[in-house]
Amino acid sequence: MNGAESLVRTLVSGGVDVCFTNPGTSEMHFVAALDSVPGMRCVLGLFEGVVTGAADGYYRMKGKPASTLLHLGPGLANGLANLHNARKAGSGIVNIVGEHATWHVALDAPLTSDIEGVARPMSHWVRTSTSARTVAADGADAIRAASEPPGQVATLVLPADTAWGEADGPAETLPSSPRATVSGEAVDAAASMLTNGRTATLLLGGDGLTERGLELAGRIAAKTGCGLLAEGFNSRLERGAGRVQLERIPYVVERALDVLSKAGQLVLAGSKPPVAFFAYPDKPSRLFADDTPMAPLADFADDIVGALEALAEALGALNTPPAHVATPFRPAPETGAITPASIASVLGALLPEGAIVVDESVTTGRDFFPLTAGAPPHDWINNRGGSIGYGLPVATGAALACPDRKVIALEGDGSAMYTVQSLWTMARENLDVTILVFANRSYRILRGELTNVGVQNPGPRAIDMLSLDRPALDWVQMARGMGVEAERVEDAETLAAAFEAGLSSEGPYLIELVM
Ligand SMILES: Cc1ncc(C[n+]2csc(CCOP(=O)(O)OP(=O)(O)O)c2C)c(N)n1
Repeated sequence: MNGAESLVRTLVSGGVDVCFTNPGTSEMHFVAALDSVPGMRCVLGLFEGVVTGAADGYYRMKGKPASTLLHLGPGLANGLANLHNARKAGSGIVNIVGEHATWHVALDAPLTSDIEGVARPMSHWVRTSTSARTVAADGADAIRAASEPPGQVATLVLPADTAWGEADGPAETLPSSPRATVSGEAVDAAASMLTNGRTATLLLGGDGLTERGLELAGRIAAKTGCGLLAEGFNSRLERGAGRVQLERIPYVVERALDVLSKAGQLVLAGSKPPVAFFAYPDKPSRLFADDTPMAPLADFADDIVGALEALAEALGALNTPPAHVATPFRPAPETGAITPASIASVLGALLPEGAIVVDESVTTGRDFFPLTAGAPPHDWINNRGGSIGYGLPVATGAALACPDRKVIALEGDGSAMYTVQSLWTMARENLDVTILVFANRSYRILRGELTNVGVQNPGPRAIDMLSLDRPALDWVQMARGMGVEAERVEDAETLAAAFEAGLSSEGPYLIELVM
């Protein structure tokens, strides 16, 4: 067996049985090994940002790493932005990056580059294999690193001769560390903050936003009267009728300040002290007053649910019926113009049970939460890293991870263009994704940001850099060109019918909403 086969066997036996790839010459032995080793599902992406983002989406829904196979430094570099997003989301990924044969690297051939240097800023773990006989053990170490809580990005560089050289066989993957249990002092400090008679809020992030974490938070809120709040951008939030509902910290600084000014003391459960996305000349970067008391209960990588359980127990709240449980509620779908409000009503009316909503709606979706809170239980996924172009790839990976669930991608047109090639992978794999593209034909958020940074009267050239209407993007033709069924809608009635059509189709379906 060669090194590549020993690696693929190691991956499959270590539970990494999906590989998103865009390969080249240096990865050919790995590609060939895919046929000699059963059990690896391989998915081709036509741009590396699709590949890495799909691995992120897969992890968010499956809770275990997928692998990627990327072509040397440039292939990895094309995938970096979505590795950045995955890293911030705490998604475990095993990147396999091909490299020239050891003796070829020194010759400075066209594709030679410092691959480890490219990998390091977006990876928690980086290694280059030095021989075919160590590739399997390196792969096992990579899986273990990727599985460390909360989920990490591990990058293994695979020189071509280590792939084609003789190997000894696959290696066994050792278990990763469990999430750390928080200390009794942290629990006690949080409990006394919540019972000291002053206003307090439990600020939740990470695994605190699972159904179980939220249920515990709801019991704590019922017992102590504290408020509940989620971070603004979350890896995965389990919500809908019957689950404990909560608001997220808004993106717009003034709105965030308003929410947090009423929050009082903060107990941090899987969250950080809240800060603004950007600095602005006349706005604060920290979204809380300097003298806000904080009790850090659990970090993002800790056993957050266990911490909430311990806190609930300390407060005698384990059997208290939870507060803030969302009652089933379906709004009537609005008619007339397509606006953020009418879109929210259609989503709330039709969101199916078990839906996975991948939200890259940017300005359009800022107020989608109230009207969807009572829809049947579903997951809501955000971009934690702020690098746009995450949505369609993450939807691809989520659909692959959960073939029995409906995935709904909410996409700003500007964001969707970054990784539009995802549509082809969705068509090829027949993934059940309904995509709503909000065609406002602009980088609308940046119009507001111009004002926020203090530009008073932006000129036509500045405005032109934020406009996508010259020419207008034709989403229906783009989707069809990649094998995805699509239609354009210009009013809310047609939107509701199109959304129903998308949900009832088994494969991908794109709806362009002209706004
Ligand atoms: C990789 C990357 N490049 C650029 C940006 C800056 N950026 C943030 S939002 C945005 C435009 C989003 O436009 P769209 O998706 O159409 O949503 P809208 O603002 O119109 O609601 C841009 C360019 C970014 N966040 N990430």
